[in-house]
Amino acid sequence: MSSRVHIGLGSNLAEPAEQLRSALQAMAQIARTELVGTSAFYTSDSLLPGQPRYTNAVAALDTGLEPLALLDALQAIENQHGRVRAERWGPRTLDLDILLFGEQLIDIPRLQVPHTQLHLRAFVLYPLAELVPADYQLADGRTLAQLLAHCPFVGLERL
Ligand code: PH2
Ligand code: MG
Ligand code: MG
Repeated sequence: MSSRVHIGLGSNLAEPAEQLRSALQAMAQIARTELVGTSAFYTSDSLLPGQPRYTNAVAALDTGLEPLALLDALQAIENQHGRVRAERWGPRTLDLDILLFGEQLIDIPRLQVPHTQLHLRAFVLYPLAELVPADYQLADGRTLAQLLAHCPFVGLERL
């Protein structure tokens, strides 16, 4: 059995768009996993001031892996791209966040799905909306359309 999973990609160091392109190739190589969709790339200011601008995108995967096995694979890709885990929300070469994992609600210390900040982040919601319909219902009952209505397309540039 496989699950449709959505991954948020972000980078604000070392040629961000290249980092994202390379990460998409690496995700396509994950065991029992297929890359089935990619949004456009978007740029925006960092949520924390004083950092370089981010490039973000969302990818859709079909995977037979369990959530923590996929998380392990994504963190390995982050590490291969020179991710240094220094400060929370620090600048990073590559960030890969599990946004949605099929219909699953997950709340364990290592992983919360749907992603806890999803509804606050235009740089996640608008690329996600390229890949799932507006009436898509999250595992907690919210629709994507509701989240978009509360999160204006502000400060985003679609490349
Ligand atoms: N990620 C953060 C902090 N701030 N800002 C933008 N624009 N894009 C991000 O992906 C981002 C951020 C920590 O995960
Ligand atoms: Mg992350
Ligand atoms: Mg993140």
